[in-house]
Amino acid sequence: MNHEQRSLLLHSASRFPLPPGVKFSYGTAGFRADAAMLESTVFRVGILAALRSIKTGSTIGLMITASHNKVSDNGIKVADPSGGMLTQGWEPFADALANSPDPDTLIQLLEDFVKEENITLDGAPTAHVLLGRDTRPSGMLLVEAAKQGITSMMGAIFTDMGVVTTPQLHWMVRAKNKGIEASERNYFDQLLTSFRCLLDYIPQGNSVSNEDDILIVDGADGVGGEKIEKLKTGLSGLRIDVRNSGGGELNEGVGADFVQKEKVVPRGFGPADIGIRCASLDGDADRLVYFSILPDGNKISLVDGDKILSLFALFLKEQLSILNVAEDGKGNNSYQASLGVVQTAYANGASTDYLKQLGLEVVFTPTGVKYLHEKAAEFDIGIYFEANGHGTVLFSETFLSWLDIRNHELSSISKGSEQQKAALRLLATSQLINQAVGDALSGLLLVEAILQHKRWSIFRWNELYQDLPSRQLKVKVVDRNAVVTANAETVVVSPIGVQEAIDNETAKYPQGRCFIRPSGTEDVVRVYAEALTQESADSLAHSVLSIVDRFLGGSSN
Ligand code: G16
Repeated sequence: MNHEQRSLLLHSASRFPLPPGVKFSYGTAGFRADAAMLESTVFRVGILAALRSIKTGSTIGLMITASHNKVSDNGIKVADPSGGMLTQGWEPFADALANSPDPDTLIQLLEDFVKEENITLDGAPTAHVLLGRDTRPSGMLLVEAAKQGITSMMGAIFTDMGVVTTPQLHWMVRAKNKGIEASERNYFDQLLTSFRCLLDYIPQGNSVSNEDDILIVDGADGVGGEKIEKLKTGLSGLRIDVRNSGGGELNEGVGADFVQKEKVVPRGFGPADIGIRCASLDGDADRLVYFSILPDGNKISLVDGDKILSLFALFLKEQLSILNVAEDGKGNNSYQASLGVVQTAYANGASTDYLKQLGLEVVFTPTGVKYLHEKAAEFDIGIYFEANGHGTVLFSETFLSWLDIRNHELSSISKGSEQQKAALRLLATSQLINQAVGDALSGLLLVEAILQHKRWSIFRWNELYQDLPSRQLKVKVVDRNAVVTANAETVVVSPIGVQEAIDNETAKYPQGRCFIRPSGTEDVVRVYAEALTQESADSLAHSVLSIVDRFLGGSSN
């Protein structure tokens, strides 16, 4: 590091001191904390992003968001060149950087890391970072801190994309690195064109008139509602009514996290909406769940991420089997594409049974899109979803190239055949569904296209299988990191004795299943329980909460 670079860093780092008495950690989805404590962290992640850009020779993304957390929190996520999450190999460096006590230690850390990673700073390509933020009021100040961090690496530049959804920012990073225009307009165009294409290839007789069919979307009073309003202006074939698109408090009694965990009607919805198909996004629009309001006007019937996954799996499997019956009827010219699904321990047991009955390979990973995404990328078509509604479908480049060629062949030998339509539907799906990260907007359009394709109501969709009753609770403990888990978070290995106590309790309930894990986005330990009846699931969850309390000292909230 030359003298000029050093003094630039010293000068800017001294303006962002580490708040006393806090320890930051790059959790499930980046750094998250009370917004008032985050300026130094965001500044430092700005430096990290510039370095990552130099190292990879590509554009990197920084998103200022705390997604489903309360409005007073904020956070920062890094998007790698592919648009996916920051490579896990850099997370320890991110932790060390965020916690380095003073500018001199910070510079020493940077120098060591640059050497270790063989990053040449002199004559390096220009670092470029795309910046985005959600609607949190603290976002503006934090974006400024990120800009200071980026530009404290000499020559590094940024483009501020303003208020965007997290998946839009990830999509833009991916687009930019593929030489595609990284703009919101282009993102919307791609979604609208591919959605239209899926509607155009709906089997004859299945096209429905949407006159009376409306979808109501809960925007969580975050960025998603505002973006759907914009998307709607170019949308045909679907009527959407948006609620909670910014007037109320972010994520408070609204949004995908609230709806999925509490299973009650979000603010702004009521008895007049009974029987209507509804969807909820979270604060930065990377999660999506559906629901319908039950006749009592307060409770809901939830259609969660597992059911979205199941709907996608069913549709994609069908298209693959149509495609693989070649013109000779024997399957020549077929490509045995691997289709797999990825879930976490939160997946409802009934969904896993259903997916296995479909003949699909089901793989489990720990919570966190970064883990699921990596696993899903091992398939030609990999579908991943967390029960909380975070997920997407990944298509391998090899499969897409084959599909493209096959589509051209089919258009000359059997234009307009069922097989060609299946190829076109798969190609359109790969364009519609975000290839970088879970995206509520693109997920919603794919759900809607498939429901129209199958001529299904939300009720028919919900009947794919019946969820086992479940309950999720959270508890604040003295140190959540004292909980260490294994086997995709299904077993507690430390503190000793906790797992045995959980097992003893679970054994009392028919079809009981329960696990605990430390959250990576909130200062809590989460408890998940499943059982044959709602009463049993509630009782199991509360008993295990007491176990957590006994071993770790806590108070539920
Ligand atoms: C983030 C992650 C998700 C994870 C969720 C909750 O979502 O991207 O993969 O499921 O946090 O994580 P935890 O249980 O560790 O708090 P979001 O929508 O908040 O960014």
